[in-house]
Amino acid sequence: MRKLIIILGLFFLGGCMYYSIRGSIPAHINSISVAPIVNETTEFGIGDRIMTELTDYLIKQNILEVLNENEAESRLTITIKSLDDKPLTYSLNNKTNTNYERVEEWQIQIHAEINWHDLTRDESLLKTNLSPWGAYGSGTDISTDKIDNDNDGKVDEDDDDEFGSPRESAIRIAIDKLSEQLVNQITSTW
Ligand SMILES: [Ca+2]
Ligand SMILES: [Ca+2]
Repeated sequence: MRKLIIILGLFFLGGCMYYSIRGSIPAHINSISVAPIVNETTEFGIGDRIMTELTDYLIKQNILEVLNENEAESRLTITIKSLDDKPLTYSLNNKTNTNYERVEEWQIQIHAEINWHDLTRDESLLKTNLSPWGAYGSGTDISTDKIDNDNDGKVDEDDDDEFGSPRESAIRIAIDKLSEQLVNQITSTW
């Protein structure tokens, strides 16, 4: 009897864990495919970078099986509408000096249109827009620019994610955030 209770307990626990990882994804959706990313910007190669990063992230998160389009029960379509690369507004400290015009910090922001489609019932599961960003400065490496490049409260050597050449790294950070935000939406929409 005790054995049975333990087995039932494990089964129950397992069920809960599975549920919490899947969040509120509809029960009949067990797999996902990512369609080739549509890149409407002039930023070369960003579609491929997003494809690689997002696929890796989905596999690591293990919420849905990642399959090709012919086999999957759902399909993710992503269009990169634009990529802004612009100076951030100055902080109050900088504004005290009215002659201060040198740009010290830029922000790269990706604007993506997302469509997650149920291929078994031919209906949309999620339609949304995401605009993740990464910041960069004029230094040689974002690990020493005194900027919190991914806005997580940790700066430079205190943050494992802050390394690499400025603009490239800001794009990497924005792509990482895109993957995170997308998976959050997938697991919390329903
Ligand atoms: Ca940081
Ligand atoms: Ca930094």
